[in-house]
Amino acid sequence: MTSLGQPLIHVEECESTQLLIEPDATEGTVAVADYQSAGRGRLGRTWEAPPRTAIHASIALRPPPTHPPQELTLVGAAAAADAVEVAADLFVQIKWPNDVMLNRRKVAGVLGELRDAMVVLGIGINVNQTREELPPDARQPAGSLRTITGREHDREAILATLLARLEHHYDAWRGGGLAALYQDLGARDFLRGRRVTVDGLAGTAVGIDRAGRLVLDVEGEQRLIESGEVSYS
Ligand code: BT5
Repeated sequence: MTSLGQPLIHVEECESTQLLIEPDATEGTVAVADYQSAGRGRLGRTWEAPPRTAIHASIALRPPPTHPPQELTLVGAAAAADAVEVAADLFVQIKWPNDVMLNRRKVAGVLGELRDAMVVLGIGINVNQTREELPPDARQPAGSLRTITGREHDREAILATLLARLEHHYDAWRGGGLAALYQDLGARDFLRGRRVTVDGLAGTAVGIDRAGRLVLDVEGEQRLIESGEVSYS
């Protein structure tokens, strides 16, 4: 069983926790920060939260060469969804491929970066931000556990759940690939049945398949989307 959080690097401030993971980091190394001055989203975007309001964690994983490393984004999203759900006691969904949604608001995001044989999995969870402290111009409307549940939450406890759930899902994935998470992901699928546009292609989202692709129905024809940006109405 993989043990995550050994070692655990904790800093008050850094540019991005993704940069705290050294190239020779052993699997399970975790870096967390109370504040990121240059937090990263996907595709050169930024990830922002005021000091001590959110969880910023980067986890070093060394997946088997047989497994497509990009699938780890969904593994991370499943773990973040579980951690948010335990804290909020509300049903949490995953918007393919990397958004964690609570009450139609994005409360967490996942970023997978491939570095040789290592994947640095970055997970950000909005915990105690007030409405004013969330990015107003976010691509998806942003929320925090606090704005949605109306109370503050213990970041340490949520981080502990996140790492425990990631350990669980990562081991399941190592054993059986994404098929092992298929039911979980299906149950949490935010896009299923929605009219969506993926990089200009319009259709109805059918679901996430066993390889982690988004199945899109385009005028009766099924298309398999490997990666992309999804907007929905
Ligand atoms: C993500 O990117 O959702 C991946 C976020 C990963 C953040 C973690 S924190 C720990 C680790 N260290 C890092 O430096 N990063 C990782 P993406 O889907 O590209 O979403 C980015 C977009 O979300 C931005 O362009 C904003 O519109 C919006 N955004 C920024 N901060 C946000 C926040 N706190 N909550 C919700 N949306 C946010």
